[in-house]
Amino acid sequence: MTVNPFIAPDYFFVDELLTDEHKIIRSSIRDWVNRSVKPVIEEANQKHEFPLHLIKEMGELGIFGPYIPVEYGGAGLDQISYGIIMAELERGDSGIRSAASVQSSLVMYPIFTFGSEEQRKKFLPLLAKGEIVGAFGLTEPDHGSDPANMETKIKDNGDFYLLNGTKMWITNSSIADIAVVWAKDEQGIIRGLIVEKGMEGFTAPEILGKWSLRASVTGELVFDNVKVPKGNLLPNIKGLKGPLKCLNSARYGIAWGALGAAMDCYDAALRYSKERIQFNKPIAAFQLTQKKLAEMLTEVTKAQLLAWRLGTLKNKDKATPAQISMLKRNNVKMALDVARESRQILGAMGITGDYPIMRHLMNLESVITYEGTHDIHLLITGMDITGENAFY
Ligand code: TGC
Ligand code: FAD
Repeated sequence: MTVNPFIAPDYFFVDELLTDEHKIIRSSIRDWVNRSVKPVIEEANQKHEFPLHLIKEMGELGIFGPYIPVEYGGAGLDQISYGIIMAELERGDSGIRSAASVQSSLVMYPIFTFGSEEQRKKFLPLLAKGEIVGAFGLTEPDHGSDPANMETKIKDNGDFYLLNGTKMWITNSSIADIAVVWAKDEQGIIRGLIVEKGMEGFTAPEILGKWSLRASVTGELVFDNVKVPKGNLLPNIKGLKGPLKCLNSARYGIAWGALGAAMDCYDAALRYSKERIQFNKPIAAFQLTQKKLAEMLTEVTKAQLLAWRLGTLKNKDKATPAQISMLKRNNVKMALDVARESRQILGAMGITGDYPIMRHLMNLESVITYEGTHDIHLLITGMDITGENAFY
């Protein structure tokens, strides 16, 4: 077995800000990623297949719903632990982190926060163990950045709700056993429902031919007169703030996740630059290579500190949605830039699957779009600091 040579950059001793528990969690997820993700992920991407067997392993490791209380199957950990887990997963691949983000923040979080006690007890332990897979349906073919205009509808039919509409670009779609779906009721109020695989009229076709997140399932959720039992409505939330609260949690995790991808690229580029000889010198000795590496490390370090700080605010329930937007936007763009610069340092080798960089680069092109695009997050910050809404 080859030993993964990854050395995490920590220029400002951010490790000193972590507890022993944080470090133990990081070490166990890092070992698992080295052992179980790294050896299979390149081929999974080349084949455009999600390595489904990893779901059970992630469940056994406590990766799903780490901040959900233990009584519901979660691990009862803090927000920094959640972030660290996401960073380690995305060091493996954004697709693996995506599966975990959706399961934890977009499926377990709403069931825990907005669900009935019965729903919590029925679904959360199974989701935590990876015995069932979840999906989150907000985006539609005609409504991505503007979910308030969604067209998916529920109609009260006495014993059940009749659900009609289509959700698009949904992570885990065709492998999901349940989906948390957002739809408008007859008064135009957005409600959340748990739709279960096998309900008549519910299909989930996969979207193929992606150049990004190839080791992640993305697809549609199609509802054609699906009869959803009334007990599957999330009773404790109404309005767009429901899905947006879920997104706060997922966006925070993504901001940490992007750090993992960036650190993996930086580490690979640094090592390569010391080994690759051109003009009788390692390319690390050229000023232009050093400029790239020094700037990458500076940006990674800033992103690490921001992520840690937001985690501490989140632990105190003081993180604002606008702060989360700023972090998601900053860290994902940082990771994309680091991946691009790293790829250049590797020259032609940078485009091959022998190194993780091109795969991270392609994945991050999705990460910068989902969970709110780069520009939408800029507008959220703009509105927060000026009080002016520039969306409409
Ligand atoms: P707006 O009028 O501003 O807000 C409606 C209500 O929601 C409240 N609110 C929030 N609450 C909690 N957290 C937030 N982040 C919130 N943002 C807004 C707001 O206070 C209001 O509450 P109330 O009580 O007055 O009703 O809504 P808007 O229609 O103007 O839209 C705002 C905008 C554009 C920022 C929002 O729609 C948005 O964020 N759009 C981006 C959509 C998006 O991010 N979609 C992600 C889909 S899921 C996904 O991509 C998963 S990928 C997973 C993976 O694989 O990892
Ligand atoms: P659009 O909203 O059509 O935006 C197109 C462009 O217009 C963007 O550059 C955008 O920034 C810009 N734009 C839009 N409005 C404005 C404005 N007011 N001002 C300035 N510029 C604007 N969704 C889910 O619900 N669940 C999932 O699990 C999920 N998983 C995904 C997985 C993948 C791989 C991908 C790619 C997407 C996923 N999404 C999911 C959907 C994702 O959230 C949307 O793609 C995203 O919100 C953007 O929507 P859109 O693609 O329709 O782009």
